[in-house]
Amino acid sequence: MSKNVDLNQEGVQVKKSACYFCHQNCGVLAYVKDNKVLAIEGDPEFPTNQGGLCCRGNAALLHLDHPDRVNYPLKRVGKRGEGKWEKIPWQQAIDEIAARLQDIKQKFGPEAVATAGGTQRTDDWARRRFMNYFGSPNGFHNAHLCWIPTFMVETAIYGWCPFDLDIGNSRCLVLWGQNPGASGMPEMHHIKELQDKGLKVIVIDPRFTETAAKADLWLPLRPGSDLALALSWLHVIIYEGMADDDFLTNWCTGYEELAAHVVDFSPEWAAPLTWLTPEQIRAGAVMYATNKPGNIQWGTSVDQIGRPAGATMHARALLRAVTGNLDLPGGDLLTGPSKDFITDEEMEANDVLTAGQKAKQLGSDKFKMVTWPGYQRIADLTKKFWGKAPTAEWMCEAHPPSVFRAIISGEPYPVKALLVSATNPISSYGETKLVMEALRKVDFMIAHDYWMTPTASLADYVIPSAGALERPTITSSYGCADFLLASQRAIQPMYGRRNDYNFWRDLGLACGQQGNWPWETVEDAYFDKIKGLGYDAKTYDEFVENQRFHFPEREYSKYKERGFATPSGKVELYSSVLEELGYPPLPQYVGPTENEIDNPELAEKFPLVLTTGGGFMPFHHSEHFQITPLRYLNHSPYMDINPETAAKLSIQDGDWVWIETARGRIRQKANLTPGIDPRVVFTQRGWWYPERDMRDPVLGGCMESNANVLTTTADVDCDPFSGAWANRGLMCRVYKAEQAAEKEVC
Ligand SMILES: Nc1nc2c(c(=O)[nH]1)N[C@H]1C(S)=C(S)[C@@H](COP(=O)(O)OP(=O)(O)OC[C@H]3O[C@@H](n4cnc5c(=O)[nH]c(N)nc54)[C@H](O)[C@@H]3O)O[C@H]1N2
Ligand SMILES: Nc1nc2c(c(=O)[nH]1)N[C@H]1C(S)=C(S)[C@@H](COP(=O)(O)OP(=O)(O)OC[C@H]3O[C@@H](n4cnc5c(=O)[nH]c(N)nc54)[C@H](O)[C@@H]3O)O[C@H]1N2
Ligand code: SF4
Ligand SMILES: [Mo]
Repeated sequence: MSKNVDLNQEGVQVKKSACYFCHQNCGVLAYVKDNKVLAIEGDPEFPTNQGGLCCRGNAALLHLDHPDRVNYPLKRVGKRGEGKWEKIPWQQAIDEIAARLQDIKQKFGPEAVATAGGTQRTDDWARRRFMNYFGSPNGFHNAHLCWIPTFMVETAIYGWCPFDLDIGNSRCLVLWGQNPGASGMPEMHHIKELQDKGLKVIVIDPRFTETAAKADLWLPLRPGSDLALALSWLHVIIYEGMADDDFLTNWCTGYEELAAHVVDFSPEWAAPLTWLTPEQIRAGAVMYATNKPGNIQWGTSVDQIGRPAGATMHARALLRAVTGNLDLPGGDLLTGPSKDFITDEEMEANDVLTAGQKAKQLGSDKFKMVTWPGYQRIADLTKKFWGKAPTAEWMCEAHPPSVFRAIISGEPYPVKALLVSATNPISSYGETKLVMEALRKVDFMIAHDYWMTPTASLADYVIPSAGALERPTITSSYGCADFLLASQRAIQPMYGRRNDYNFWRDLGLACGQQGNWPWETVEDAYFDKIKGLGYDAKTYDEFVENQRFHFPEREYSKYKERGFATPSGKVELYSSVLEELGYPPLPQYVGPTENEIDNPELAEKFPLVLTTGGGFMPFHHSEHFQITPLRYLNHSPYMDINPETAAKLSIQDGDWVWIETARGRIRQKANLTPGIDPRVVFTQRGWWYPERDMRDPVLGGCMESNANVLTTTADVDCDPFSGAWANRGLMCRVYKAEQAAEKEVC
């Protein structure tokens, strides 16, 4: 909070806004006068942050009016990537983009238009709505790496994803590939408080992280080997007398089949695969199964391990069932979608898209869980049971690498336009060389962003987006939660910026979607969403000012009356939904995407095991590299390497090193740490250098230190259930770089 501004002066209003720089969506109080934000502070009444803001949140005013922000629609006037732009009025941009999309639709069909999104931070139901009315099934996100496959696999097994934790009543928390110490700090704060009251915390992570440092048990497994660990936990719990017989007998099908299936997956079997000892594996299973009620909280790692990902999610999901930890006080809650307010799915207009167009969704023939075949099956079940379906915008997407390949090859049909919104695919999607080729090749591209990112630099139009302080926000777990937290805009958008909702609405109207966008502003849409809640509010803003949150009363063990939203009405340990879709009904063991046992020749050339990503402060994926005070906190990209390995490679702390996989190489600085196994290295993700030349081919140095140059999206390396590609558990080699990166900032 600024100390230099008089906040008691006349005319200052306090707006209940939110930070949107990460999923925590902390509450913010914004002090506003004459459409200017004078100061911000954390909202002490907001349940997650309770008044605190991290360094990113505190930099919101620097972000709001940073000199590098794109403030007006830009039209390319030079060659693609040449950096020559003309400022144009909003409506001109909308009309020209719409005309181009309509032309492509006429020549190649609506499916030739694709849209790309990023991590949750925007009104993506509006993008879906636009695409449904336009007639294209090819909207996608990189949320394939981020919860979406987990949600669908878990919903197949027990009728919803138990992402809501009753952690206040829990006795054991398993953080499986999750590091809230860097990726969700307000959450970490609560975990610490609960630990003081006796909560046991197990951290499964190859690195000794901020969170591992606080754990009761840290299991530093080989990256990508999570499936062997989950299967052996199932074995221990079932064969060492810790299963919940009552829950299994009364509420599950397929227990006998599961028990027979895991009979050989002992800790002794899993030890050489996970690089843990049998004692460590057993200790974890015992701690989780005997400190009941317990939780396994979602972490993004398992979504990112590629080939074994779906089976790992499946095995991990079964752990909750065999211990009876589902929907009980202190357990993993199956809340279902909201009964009380209109969900995002209900605003997406999914019924408008014809069956013929749904069948054209790219990747849906190969990866069925998060495309129309799997989504439709699951949506039918959940609608019958809960009355509503999960958000299609996230749970039913084209397969991104398949779209990039279609752009490049024209197969199975041409994709000619890509609308990129709230994402920077060059940094965040897998196998950057493939992404880059597609972005350079696509006939027509627009980017909707705050900044001139490497991706935006290749666009035909760049559309300026309004940020968190300039728009209202509803937080409700990708539109899938039964609760919501609402915030209001502090100010109207500055300059020529508009929020994402208005972009999709205006584009829809210009594409002939009159009559399909009844809400002129996003507040109008949000008010429709919440007006059935029964609070006495006449506008959305009034709801935020007086009410702000909706948390329905918790109902536990609902299955005792209603069963589960599966074909049998029970938890299906042997999953009939997965079987119907052509997947193994029980989790079959498969090794990490690349590994020394199945690929000895590869391991000879690339002897170290690589994991990329894991959030780190102060950045959020590829964001915030422009904000100088944040950059001072972390000025260069770092990779973690054990001192023993570094010594063998003549690498010293702080040296620039190359990290190379079969896809390419990148350069980062070595951080020597004993907190990582000598056989493993970790690279930070998201890095680019906004201070460098933004024109093609430099594009802000976006290939130099970018972890996704190393990752793989080949179909055979992807999870067969969902198509999620592999960022973690790959083979690499590391060697000293002859010189430093082009320019160092600090
Ligand atoms: N190798 C590797 N790759 C990963 C990961 C990993 O661990 N390792 N993690 C993955 C995960 S979990 C995720 S969620 C993805 C994230 O991937 P992305 O969501 O693509 O993240 P960013 O690269 O930060 O790109 C977001 C862009 O959107 C802009 N932006 C932010 N908010 C808004 C908004 O409200 N509206 C608009 N129009 N623009 C906005 C930002 O300026 C930024 O340029 O990356 C994935 N990629
Ligand atoms: N600072 C910061 N915070 C963020 C983000 C950010 O970019 N920066 N991104 C946000 C987003 S979109 C998301 S989805 C969340 C994700 O947050 P989390 O769910 O916490 O996931 P990550 O931080 O990606 O990775 C967690 C841990 O997984 C470990 N890990 C790596 N490979 C493996 C493996 O093979 N198996 C296991 N078990 N663990 C492994 C890493 O060492 C890392 O510490 O964070 C959010 N918060
Ligand atoms: S960036 Fe920081 S302040 Fe903003 S929501 Fe995330 S944790 Fe909260
Ligand atoms: Mo994410």
